[in-house]
Amino acid sequence: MGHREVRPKLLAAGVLAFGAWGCGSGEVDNVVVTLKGQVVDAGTQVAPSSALVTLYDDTGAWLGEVEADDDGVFKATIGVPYDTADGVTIRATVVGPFVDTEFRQQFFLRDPGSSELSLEPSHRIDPVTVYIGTVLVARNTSRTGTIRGRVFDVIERDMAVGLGATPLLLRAGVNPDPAGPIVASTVTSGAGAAEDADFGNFVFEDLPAGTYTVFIDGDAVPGTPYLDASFQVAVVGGEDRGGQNGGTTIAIEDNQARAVLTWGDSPVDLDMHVTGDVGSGLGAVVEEDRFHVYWEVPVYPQDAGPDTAEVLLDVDDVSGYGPETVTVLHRESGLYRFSVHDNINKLEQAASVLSYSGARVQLWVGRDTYASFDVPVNEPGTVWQAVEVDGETGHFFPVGAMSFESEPGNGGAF
Ligand SMILES: [Ca+2]
Repeated sequence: MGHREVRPKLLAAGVLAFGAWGCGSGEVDNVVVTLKGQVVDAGTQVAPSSALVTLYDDTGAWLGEVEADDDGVFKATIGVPYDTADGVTIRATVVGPFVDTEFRQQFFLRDPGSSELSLEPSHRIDPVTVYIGTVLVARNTSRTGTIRGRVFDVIERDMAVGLGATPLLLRAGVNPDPAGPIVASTVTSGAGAAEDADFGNFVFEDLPAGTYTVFIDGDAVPGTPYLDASFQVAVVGGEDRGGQNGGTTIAIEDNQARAVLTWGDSPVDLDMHVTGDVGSGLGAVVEEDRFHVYWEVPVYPQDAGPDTAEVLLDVDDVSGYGPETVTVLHRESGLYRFSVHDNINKLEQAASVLSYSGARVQLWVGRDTYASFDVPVNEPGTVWQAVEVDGETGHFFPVGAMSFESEPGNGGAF
């Protein structure tokens, strides 16, 4: 699979379109996916002067290439072989006046083209767009660098609970294969979890410049089991850079799911919304059958008590940073969608505040599935539909769609 007849020409700045189709054999199908992302210099925090993104499938077959624009933004519409059991894995190499950087994304698709998954038009997201987030890149240099940071319990309101004695594994690239080679390892300071600045700190010293991913071994946190998670860091040659923080949350059960929204200091308020058609299956969904959990209706079913709640939103954070956390206590068959609303700017028809908020949704489905999603940069909108979860299979579908909505109670927008 993944063969191609003609190598399409490279298109200018930001957009390319062509298909590299798999041969298709039984379980493998071909789908068209639009990938969006951004390349940013980790040292200067601006786009590099040029960046070429080359995309491959999981077998290493070339899918296409695209140049990032002046803002570092790239967008590629490609055909990819889709395996119904394993989903899509896309690998890419980012090349330019910086250290070659690799990234990898694995995700499932909501069975594109299947009528069985047809949703009402207001709930449909077409075509399939996946926002892969920001790829940090580091300038070429022979000098090594050091990174420091802290690993937090992301559900604690003040983000101050550091996770001590937590093993961390460092691998090269963005979101690399969790079974891939380990570049370095360490353990965070302190023992257990505590509200103490000495807990949860880590340092990786004398690393070659480049982009890495830190894997948190949540199971190994002393005392309370936490969930595994990972986060991107960048080593800039000749520099000792702090503040490269990550986080995770205490463990959930396999039939549960949890999403945690965090962001920066602006805006002071963002809101997590979850909608779903649970119990009705994935087909023939009508809007009134879709539940909607957000700050005004923080539990589903609405009259549920502590023992009967199925979906629960914790405290509505209104002072920046988050977190806002949704826990699906009992996953059912159906489609859950996790979205973020910029309620402060809901009446602004050109607002880009959400896009520059640094919003991130970390998602755990059961104990074994983890992914994180960053808000699309440089795209106006007050609603970010981040990710969907199939309650039955536990598969997650990245969305990355931005839109506008002035009414937080309008579940159809979320
Ligand atoms: Ca909020």
